[in-house]
Amino acid sequence: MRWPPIVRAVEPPIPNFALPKFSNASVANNVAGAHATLERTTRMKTLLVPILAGLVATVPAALAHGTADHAAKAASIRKEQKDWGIAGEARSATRTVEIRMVDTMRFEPDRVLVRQGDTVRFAVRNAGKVMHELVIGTRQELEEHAALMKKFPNMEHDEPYMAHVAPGKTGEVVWTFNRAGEFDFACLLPGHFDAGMVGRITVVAR
Ligand SMILES: [Cu+2]
Repeated sequence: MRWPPIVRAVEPPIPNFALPKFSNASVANNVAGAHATLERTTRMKTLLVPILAGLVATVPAALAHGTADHAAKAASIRKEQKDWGIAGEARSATRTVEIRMVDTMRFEPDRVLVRQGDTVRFAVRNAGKVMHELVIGTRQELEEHAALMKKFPNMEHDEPYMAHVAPGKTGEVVWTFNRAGEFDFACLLPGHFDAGMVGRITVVAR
């Protein structure tokens, strides 16, 4: 973001797809279905915060902070710590795991064992004839997300822990598993998750 930010008197309407991510997970999760996001000028904040306040019970303090703070967050916005880890850098990947997605609603393999601290590059190949995706998360997070996808089948979503892969194509997720535990990866496209398109990632503590 430029400093100082350019504050325009009149903001053009902002299409959904053009909005970058909220850094705050609770808002991203709560603002219905849209993975709604914003990262615009100060003026935009003043316009949107009251709107969001109506949608979400509490507006996180981060939103009320100054623009400098906001700009700093923008740089790290895709590095948000999740229960299942944090976005990784491809160049620091310690291993590559190849996963195939097939139209029988399966991942091959559907078990991945990693050590805490590993940065894994998932090379995800869609060997089917329909769209698939790989989304990493806790079981609870994925179930909630899948329910949301059913409600809003056309919802736009993109996060560093997911890859949407067209038939015949390959996608990539680079993720650092800095927390030990049992996590899942799933295809959350409506019907796919219910059909069992889920795999398991075990992160062994160091
Ligand atoms: Cu799928």
